[in-house]
Parts: sequence; C-alpha cells; structure tokens
Amino acid sequence: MATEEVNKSSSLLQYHEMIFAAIAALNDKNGSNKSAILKYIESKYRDLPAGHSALLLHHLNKMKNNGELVMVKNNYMRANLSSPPKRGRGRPPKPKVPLPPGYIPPPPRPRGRPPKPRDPNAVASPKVSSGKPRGRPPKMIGSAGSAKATTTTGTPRPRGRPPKRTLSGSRSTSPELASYKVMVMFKVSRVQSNPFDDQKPGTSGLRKKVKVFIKPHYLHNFVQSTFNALSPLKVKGATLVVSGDGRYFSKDAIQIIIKMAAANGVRRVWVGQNGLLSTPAVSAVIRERIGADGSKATGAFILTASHNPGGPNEDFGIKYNMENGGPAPEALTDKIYENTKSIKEYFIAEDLPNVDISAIGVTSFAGPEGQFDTEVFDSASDYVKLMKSIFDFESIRKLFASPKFSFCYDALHGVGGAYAKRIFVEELGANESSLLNCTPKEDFGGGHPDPNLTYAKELVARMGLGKTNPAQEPPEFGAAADGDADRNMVLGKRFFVTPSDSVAIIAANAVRSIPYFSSGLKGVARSMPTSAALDVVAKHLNLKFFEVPTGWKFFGNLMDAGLCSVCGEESFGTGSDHIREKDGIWAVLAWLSILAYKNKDNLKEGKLVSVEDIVTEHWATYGRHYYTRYDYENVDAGAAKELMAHLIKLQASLPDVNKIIKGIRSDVSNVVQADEFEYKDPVDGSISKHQGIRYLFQDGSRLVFRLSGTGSEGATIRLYIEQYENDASKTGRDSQEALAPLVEVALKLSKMQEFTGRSAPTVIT
Ligand code: VG1
Ligand code: CO
Repeated sequence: MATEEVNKSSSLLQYHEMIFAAIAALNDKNGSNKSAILKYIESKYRDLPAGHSALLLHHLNKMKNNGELVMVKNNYMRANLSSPPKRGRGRPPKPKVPLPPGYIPPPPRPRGRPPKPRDPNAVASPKVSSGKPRGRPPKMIGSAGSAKATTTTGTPRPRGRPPKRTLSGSRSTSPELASYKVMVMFKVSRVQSNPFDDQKPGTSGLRKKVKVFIKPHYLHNFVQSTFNALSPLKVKGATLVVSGDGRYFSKDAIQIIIKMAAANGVRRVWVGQNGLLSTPAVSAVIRERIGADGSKATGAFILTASHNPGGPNEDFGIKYNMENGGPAPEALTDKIYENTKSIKEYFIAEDLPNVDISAIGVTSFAGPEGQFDTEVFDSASDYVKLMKSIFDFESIRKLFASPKFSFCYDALHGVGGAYAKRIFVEELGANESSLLNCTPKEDFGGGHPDPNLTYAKELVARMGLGKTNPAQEPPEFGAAADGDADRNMVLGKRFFVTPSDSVAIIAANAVRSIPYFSSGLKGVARSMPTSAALDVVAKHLNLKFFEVPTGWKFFGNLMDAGLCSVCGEESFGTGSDHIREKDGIWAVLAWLSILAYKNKDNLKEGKLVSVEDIVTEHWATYGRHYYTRYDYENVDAGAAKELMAHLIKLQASLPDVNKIIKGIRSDVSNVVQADEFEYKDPVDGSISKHQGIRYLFQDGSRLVFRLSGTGSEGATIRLYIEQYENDASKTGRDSQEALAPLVEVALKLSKMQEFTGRSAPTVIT
C-alpha cells in the first residue's frame, strides 16, 4: 500500500466532505454563505478541531481556488454540477448541457501560469490537459489510431525530460500545450473511516440516493473496499476505466475515484469525454481499446443507477466491471461487501488537482509509486468501430434511405443519445428529427430513464401506442434506451415487441441478417423470469440453451466459455458475446438488420415487411408466449418480505396450492412444480440460491415473484406472468386479456393487496 506519505490528517478531507454535505443540505440555489455552512457543520458534526472556523474558511478558499466551489456574492456553490464549469475566471461559460462525445471543444486554456515543460517535476498549474488537437479528430480510424491522435504520452518514465512528440493529425496549437505533459507531484493520504452497513451491491452494483452517496467517506469506502477485494495486479500498475451515464454527482465521483486510484497505485485511468460512457461502451472499451503505449484496461468503475431517476434527490450508482468487460461476479461483489463492513481507512491523493474531463488528452502526475496518468478520450469511437464490425451498415443505410422506412429513437435523456447521434444520424443517415431526448442530462429531464410503455411516454405516443392518435402517421420503427443505454425497447408502428420475444426473434434471424453471426450461434441464454420464447427457438434450431438468474453478470461465464452468442432478459435487456453487458444500441441495430434483410428486395417496390409482420410470422412458426410483468415499486420492505415468505410457505404442499388456485379460477391448469430458483453455473460450478419464487403449470404457464435488487428505497416486488399458446389461430389476442385468469390467480394467491395495500401495480409491461 502506498502509505509512506501519511502527512495529512483526515480532518482535511472531512472539511472537503462536510462543506459539500452542508451545501447540499442547505440546498439554496443561490449558494450558501460561510456562516450558514459553519452553522450547519457545527450542528451536524462532533469533535470539530480547535480553530474550526478558521479552518473552514481556509478550505472554502482552497476549494474555490481549485475549482470545486464557485463563489457568487459571498455565497458558495458547488462547481461542475448543474452546469458545466462555473469558473469565476478564464473562458466563457459553456452550454448548459453536457456535450456529446463527438464534440470537441476549443483548445483548453490552462488556468494560471503556463506549464513549464522542461521541468517535469515542477508543481505546475492544475488541470493541464496536454495535447488536444484542435477540431474534430479523425473519425474512427481504429482504436489505436484514435488513441494516437489524442495522446501525447508514450514512455512511462516518471522523471527526466518529457518525450518530445509531434501530435499526429493536429494543427499547430500552442507548442507548450501540444507537445508536453506536465508532471504534477502528489502525495498519498491515509484517511481513517468507519464502515457503513448498507453497501451491499444489488443486481447491478451499489445504488443509493445521491444524498447517501455524498455522505463523507461513503463513496470512498466502497471504492477502497473494491480495490481491497481485487487481486493486487488489478490495482497496482493497472489501467482502469472510470465513467458512466453522466447522472448528477458523476463528475464529483470521477474526481474522487481518480484521486483514490492514484493513491492505490493504479497506473492510469481512462475517462470518456465529460465522464460519459454508456455501460456497453465501457465493456467495449475494456475489451477493445488499446492505449497509445499499448496499455489495456483490466477493469472499470461504471457510474450509473441505470434506469433509476437522477438528480440531487434521486439515485446514484457504482459498479465494478472485470477484465472481460462484464459485471463483477457474485464472488467478488460478496467480497467487496465484506470489506465495506470492516473498512477502517482508505487512500487518496487529496492534492492531485481535478482533471479537466471535458478536454481530450493525457495528464500526467508523479506520485510516490511513480507516474500516474489520466486520459480523456472520445466516448463513442471504440463503440462505433465495434458496431461497424458486427453489422452490415451499408444494408441498414439502404433501409434508412428508403422512403418507405421511418425511424424514431428516444434516449430518455440518457447517455445513449450521444451514441444515437453518431450511429443513427452520422453513420446511417437517419434524420436528426428522428431523435428524441438525445441530449444527455444529469437528471434525465426529471423523468425515469426507463424504456417501457409507462416511462417512454413521448415515444409511445409518437408510435401510435398512446391513448390518443398521434398527429402524424407513426414511424415504422421506434426504440428507446435507459439512462446507461444498456436497455432497449423496440416498437413497430402501433406495435409493442416484448423483450422476451425480441431476443427470440433476434436469435431466430441472426445468422442470416447479421454478419457477426454468419457462421452460426454458439448457444443462447435467458434470465429465469424471461419468457420461454427463446427456449422454443433454441429447440427448433438445435442450439445450446441456458437459463440463468436475473442480472447480466450470470451470462459472462457462458460467453467467456464460448457457450452462448445471444442472450436476453425480459427487463428490456438484449445482447450478445460482442461485449459482456446488455447493449441497447446493439439491439436496435440487430432489429434494423433483420428489417433490412427481410426488405432487401422490396425497398423500391412492394410493401415493407414491418416489425409487426416479423413478430406475427415468428408466432406463427414458434407459437406465442403471452407475457406481462407487474411491478409494485417502493413497497414497504417488511411487507414485501412477508409476501415472499407467504409464497414460499405455500410451496410446501402442491395439492393445497392447487386447491387454492382452483378456488380462484377453475380454468387455469395445475401447478406441477413450485420452488425457489437456484442456479449452478456450468462453467465455474458456483451456486446462486433464492433467485425468485416460481410456480410452474402443467400447460407451460408460469408465475414468478422476485424482489428487485436495483431499487434504492423500500422494496419493489416484481410479478412475472407467462402463458404459451401454439394454436396459430389464437396468437393474436391482447396480452392483458389473454393473461387475465393467471393475473387473478397470482394476485389472490400472493395476497398482494393484503400485504402491500396496493390495488394496482406501479408499472405494467
Ligand atoms: C433489474 C432487472 C434485471 C436487470 C437489472 C439491471 O433488476 O430486472 O433484469 O439485469 O435491473 O439492469 P431487478 O433486480 O431490479 O429486478 V440495468 O439496465 O439497471 O443495469
Ligand atoms: Co441500464
């Protein structure tokens, strides 16, 4: 551990945190003055040091000078949150919205004194981002190419004369800026801390209210617990990616993680421009990106709470992804959790200046263990390049060019918008007006960035699925993404495709329509509550098939072992082994590929084969799995537990269950198996228990009950209902109507209203 220089008391850091906490709690849009902050801190914290008031002023000044706080009329506000750099000095304010990855801002002007390139050990001005060429960098020449175009560091030499490099592709900027990195010395502090008891990662990382995450030491403890859980080789000297969906608090979190990475001996941190990287893009970057000096990432902190809302009163999240690009498996998340329960200290390079994450380029620092670099890079190019290697963009371009085809994509103000612009508009020729809510926002415009029929309201209305008819004829194809762009909802004109059908249809058509799969599928997999539509395809096509618990982390081993090519979850997650995360834009491109393939001969004449045609044809071949999910969000946690316990207790006797069910509805089939789903990973043999309560019926129908592992408050009960119909004359019914008997059984059997007090779910999909 890098503990040699433990020369700062923890109180220094605490001030920093206490000030942020005070400003957040006082929550005054005009900021808070020193005495208000002082009062707040005195009321909330004990054991303040002697001279506390003077220390506070000292830290307020320091934080103002290093850009973390802004002072307006004697009031302090946080910088970097609701609007990009609110610096008092220097360049004019930037636009309010985070800039898309493709956008390259004008050359950064370092604050204060210009760097002294000839003395790399000098403590130079902070926030020097070296070597950013002016203008847009060459587009997607390959990850190595794009990295070269934006990087100036090459040799990992902490000392001595910095390498003189000419920037390929750059027009001449100020020579001091373009050719040299600046070494800023930093020290490592050991900070005492106490455990929090609520840092157990859920289905996909740790998700809590922002108010919880900004508590002093909270994020730090989790990050250090993760470092401590990793093998030392994945920390010391390693390359880590840190970025996310850009939600509120991300920019602060990135700076904290950079400082902690430096202090823990990480060699370099890669950050997507403006801190933006979709979850699938992080996975792609870990797997595909090669740094200018040949470096490869071995892991990532992804900062997202995915489909949960964002903003000061909403959610933040963090999860760790592994060298294969996938979420940490349970063995590691369990270890992280154990560490959070006993953590006593963490390491941080407090004096490391904040890195300007809006400017592409490398900044180098020198610490006790040698050089540490941060590299800010274009958020989209690695991902776009990967997509182009999977799909036939030319055939999709032809589809877009046809007057018969029309398109709409709603990013719900998540990070997906940045990729949608690059791929659908710039690469495939879609009209800019076909993009809805494609500017990433820290609070997702106040909505839930959750692509379903309830929350993707604008898209649903435009596609003709709303309560009233849209003013214009709906597009042929519509899709939406969640906050971190790993989810997708696919719609046709006045037509909803269930995610369970979507993965089955992609699997059934992949080999013909998508070049990446042309030599065949290795196998397919779905999460347990996902409908069995994929099972039927697997059987028809004689493919290996796997059923795993909820959460993408369970697909990783199968893919690494070459057992699975395409997989999906009912929760609007679809993906393949091109990365180790679900991938919202990939799913849209897969559907566009199927449409392009089915329509390749009739783009000029004849009728377009529509999304609805493709789905109904699929049902005619394989039968239809009627499917619905009821979510009861933010239910009392105790009540939810009791409901689950009740359902488990009922499973003790099948005859009794069947008696109750017949009493509710005599027209449903018999329960033949009732259990809690348990999974044994076929690759590493690990066992995951309690993965959902199942009631399986003789005719293939299923009821599944689970508690969500992604919420941040109370409990969310998910009820999944499914029924198979292979009589082609009966596959065209309304799904709620077809499932009504099973829904009634599920609600009464579980005593949903009795336990939760809810007469209706929050969301139905
Ligand atoms: C939900 C979904 C699950 C998905 C997970 C993460 O989990 O049901 O299928 O993998 O979210 O998705 P839970 O435990 O709340 O049911 V995301 O887009 O939040 O990374
Ligand atoms: Co997500």
